[in-house]
Amino acid sequence: MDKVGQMQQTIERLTSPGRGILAADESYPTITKRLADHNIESTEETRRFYRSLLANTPGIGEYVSGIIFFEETLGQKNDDGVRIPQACEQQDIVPGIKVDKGLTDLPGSPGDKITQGLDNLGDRLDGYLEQGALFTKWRNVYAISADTPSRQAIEANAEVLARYAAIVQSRGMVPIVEPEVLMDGSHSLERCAEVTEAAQSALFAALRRHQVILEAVILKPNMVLPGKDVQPRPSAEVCAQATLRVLRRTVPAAVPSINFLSGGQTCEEATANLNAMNQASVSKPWVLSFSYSRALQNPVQAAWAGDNANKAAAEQAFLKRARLNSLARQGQYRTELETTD
Ligand code: 5MM
Repeated sequence: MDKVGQMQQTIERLTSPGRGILAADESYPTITKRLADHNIESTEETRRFYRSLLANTPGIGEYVSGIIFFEETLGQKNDDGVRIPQACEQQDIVPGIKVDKGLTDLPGSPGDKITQGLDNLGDRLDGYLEQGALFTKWRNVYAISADTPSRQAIEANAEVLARYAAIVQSRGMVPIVEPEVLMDGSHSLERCAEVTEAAQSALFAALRRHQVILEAVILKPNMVLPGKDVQPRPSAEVCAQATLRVLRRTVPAAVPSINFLSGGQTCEEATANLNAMNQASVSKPWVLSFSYSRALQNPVQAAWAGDNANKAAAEQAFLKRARLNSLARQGQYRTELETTD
């Protein structure tokens, strides 16, 4: 199969009905922090056990089409000695890999960051492909303050994200592009909308400049919300309306799927907001689904608590959250299901 055919096949699998993506690609410092929140130590073995549990939960393939991993996991095996990417394939889950190398300060723009990792990216991709990864992810971040993000930060980050996507497609892999406007702060929903629109406009201009095939890209954006210090929180309908307005202005219809990040929302908020978007009557030419990390994994980590005797409870917690998000991806979620499902 040629590279375009390979990417089309991966897109079809990732966007299949009723399913979404799990982000389990936390770098060492991030997974250490997430597990510490549940008093779990982060070691090579606890990470292996936990991420195998995610990939091997019986029945999870009904709701999860792809899992984004951190590079350590691609080389690890489950308890049956099967490599984790191959274990994913046994449940028709596409294995993916986060390929960015994290953030650094952007000189000239105090308070802004730029994402690193383009050096040797092509060579790294060849190795990830051999290990079974068929898609990739790269995250940019934009913090909102009175002075940030600067125009320089928006343009420089867009350029880097587009270069990443072009390199990934040259290997026949599908790039997820993640321009994350952070929720930290007390900014208004309108300010989040303004920054999200600017970041996505610059991104799609850059993707065109780099001749990225839009039909073989997945966008992973933030939802449009006020800063997390703002109370009361907006309704799901208000979030959906504001988010869809920005997406309709910036994302070409050629893009097959938009898979949101959860960004620090509660599990229930992230599910309800996705559901409201899928219920909205305004026209939406893309699949609207999830690529959550915290909003899928928090209950799993709480149920596991680092004690492997809790494996079955952790699997049940994962199945429940994934099933509710699958319903939201179809506009069929109801809040009552949180307690009755
Ligand atoms: C924004 O973070 C991504 C989505 O997670 P949430 O749904 O929790 O917002 C997530 O994929 C993130 O990129 C990974 O956790 C990797 O983070 P680090 O900081 O370790 O690269």
